[in-house]
Amino acid sequence: MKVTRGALMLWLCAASLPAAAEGNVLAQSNFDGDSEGWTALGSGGSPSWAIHSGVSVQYQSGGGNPGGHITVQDPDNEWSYFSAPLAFLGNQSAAYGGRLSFDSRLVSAPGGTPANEAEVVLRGAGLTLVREATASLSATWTSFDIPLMPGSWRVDDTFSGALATDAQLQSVLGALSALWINAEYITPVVETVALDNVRLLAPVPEPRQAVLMSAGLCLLVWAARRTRFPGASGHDRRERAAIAG
Ligand SMILES: [Ca+2]
Ligand SMILES: [Ca+2]
Repeated sequence: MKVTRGALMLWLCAASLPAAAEGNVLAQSNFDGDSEGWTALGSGGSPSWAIHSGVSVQYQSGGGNPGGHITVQDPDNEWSYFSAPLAFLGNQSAAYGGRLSFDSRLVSAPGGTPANEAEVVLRGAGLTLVREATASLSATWTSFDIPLMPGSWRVDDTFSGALATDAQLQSVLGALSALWINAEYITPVVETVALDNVRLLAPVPEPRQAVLMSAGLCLLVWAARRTRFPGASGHDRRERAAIAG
């Protein structure tokens, strides 16, 4: 089958649309080979979020969603958290308006009472922002998709803290020094909590933006072709070639 340049250009233009709608992955951990630098810690929780003790991460080569994943076995009555590696930290301003997504499940909890503190803690620029996502964790893999937008993030305290402002969230993301994901759902027993598929995502472009981006690419391709063959359509060029020949 003969593929013309015009058809190729149309295919390139069409192919650019879904790519623009994906949004960029700024950092991710699938735990396919190891714990990818994730650690764990114990914290006193709201409102100081002081770190009280070291907690270890266990790498699990199977049983994830899919493949490998990590777990934390709660060693004490402090709040336990998974703690993100450097790849998720630093200047993550591009994540503003995007999302933090992850999968988690309760592996074991022999008795005890459900208890919850913020599912996610973001620290940076002298601020601690917290966000509640669920009151209890299921024993099956559950996906969390947390918008990095003001409206549900609170300052210092999960339930009574002031809602974080737009400027506060941007400041924290611009100098992110810690990103913690909850590994504590039962009090006071020593439960085990699993984590997989953590992704920090830039905002997905609006459909209108994606169309404009695609249209811009098409225009660039068209302009390049016009520069190479000024004022000529494909039919014109074939006709001129026939006359010249
Ligand atoms: Ca995995
Ligand atoms: Ca516990």
